[in-house]
Amino acid sequence: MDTIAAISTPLGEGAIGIVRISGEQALRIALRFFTSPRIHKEEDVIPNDLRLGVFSDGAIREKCMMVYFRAPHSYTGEDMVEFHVHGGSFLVSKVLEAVLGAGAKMASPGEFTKRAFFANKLTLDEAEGVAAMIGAESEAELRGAYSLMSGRFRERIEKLSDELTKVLSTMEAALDYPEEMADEADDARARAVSVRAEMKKLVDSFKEGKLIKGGVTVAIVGKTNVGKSSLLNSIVGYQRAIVTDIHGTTRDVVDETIVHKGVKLRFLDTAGLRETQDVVENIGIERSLSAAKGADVVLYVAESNAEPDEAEFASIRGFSKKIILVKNKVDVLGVSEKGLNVSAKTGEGVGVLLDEIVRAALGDFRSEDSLLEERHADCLRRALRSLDEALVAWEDNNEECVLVDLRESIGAISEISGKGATERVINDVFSRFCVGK
Ligand SMILES: Nc1nc2c(ncn2[C@@H]2O[C@H](COP(=O)(O)OP(=O)(O)OP(=O)(O)O)[C@@H](O)[C@H]2O)c(=O)[nH]1
Ligand SMILES: [Mg+2]
Repeated sequence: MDTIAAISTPLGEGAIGIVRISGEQALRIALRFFTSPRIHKEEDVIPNDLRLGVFSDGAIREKCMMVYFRAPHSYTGEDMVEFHVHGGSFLVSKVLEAVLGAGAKMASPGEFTKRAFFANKLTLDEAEGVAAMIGAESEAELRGAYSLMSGRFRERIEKLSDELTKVLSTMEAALDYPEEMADEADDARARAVSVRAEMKKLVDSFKEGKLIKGGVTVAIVGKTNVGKSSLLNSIVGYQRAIVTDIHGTTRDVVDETIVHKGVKLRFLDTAGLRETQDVVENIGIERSLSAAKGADVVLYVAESNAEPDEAEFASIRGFSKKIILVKNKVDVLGVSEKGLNVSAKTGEGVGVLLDEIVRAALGDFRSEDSLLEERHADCLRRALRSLDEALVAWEDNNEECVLVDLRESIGAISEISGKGATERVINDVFSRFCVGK
């Protein structure tokens, strides 16, 4: 296999920049450029030892650190070298250029991790966990990603497939010795039913898992001048949207994302709802309604001394299951019996509102125990479908079909860790990585 190299730190200026090399030629290539008082030949290099020296290719000279990881004790399982140089983008790219000039190939996105996967250093779901750690934008995402990367999620999945494998072998035996195995077969069926329940729970958790990765979309709607834009500004902590006392100030949808209690919340401030002849404002109002339709949670804002417009409230309720009635301007209009009281002006009640949004969207969801990846959801949905088919075949006493469906179900589960996953799936996973990882 080729020896590959890439810059593994972000491009731009930074304190350090890292160039990584992996493959049989890694150390030979590195020592063409790196000198250090106690290193004269390859044997002098101590693995896992960060060493100060000079990188020189004739054109540039740079004081830097080098570390060598000897196969198989490295991230990729191959010989690896890292140069930790000063983080100027020109300097780092010059170091890479020298290494490529000495025979290394430029690594493609995710190629280091892909090699680690093929060296059985990690499973496909753990690799996805690595990508998810890098891409995480909230604590909930990080927790879910860590559960993947550390193999905790896989343990749970493996339990399901181990259990189904036991069911399968019992049923195989039962096919040959139906009378002797009658009790075991009944017991196996009960076990399959409980695996099904667990699988269904996981599949269902993807609904919330998607919200953790993509963020919870929250539309702020209501009549004009009730303080929707003021509420957005208060939530995000700066004057994101224009606020005036003129009715119909907001025309377009204004969006901004924050993280609250570790969850990404994307707020959409919208045009106030009212009857108007203004063409532009009417387009804005249409957008408000479609924002509300597409949102995970809708905040229906009214002034605290006013009743919400029943017809409007009911029509929004018609297309949104999660709607929170927010009563604004309590600082001047007093508190209301109905709805969640806030003051966008003083910030009173806004923290409680944010908690309520997270609760409405996610309940007591725990990202570390749930499905976060579309690919895993797809595998488990197929596994569940096959298991359901097996249970139907069981009812019909069609043992042959039970075995076929059980095998299909187990096969679909094992694709999660990469066993039995097609090359296309594997390439697709790694193509979503950044270069250098
Ligand atoms: N006292 C007080 N005034 C508020 C509060 N929230 C908003 N206002 C005032 O109410 C007026 C309207 O605020 P906006 O935030 O522009 O209202 P809006 O709902 O976005 O209005 P449109 O964009 O026209 O639909 C402004 O004068 C705000 O200063 C509040 O909590 N207390
Ligand atoms: Mg507004």
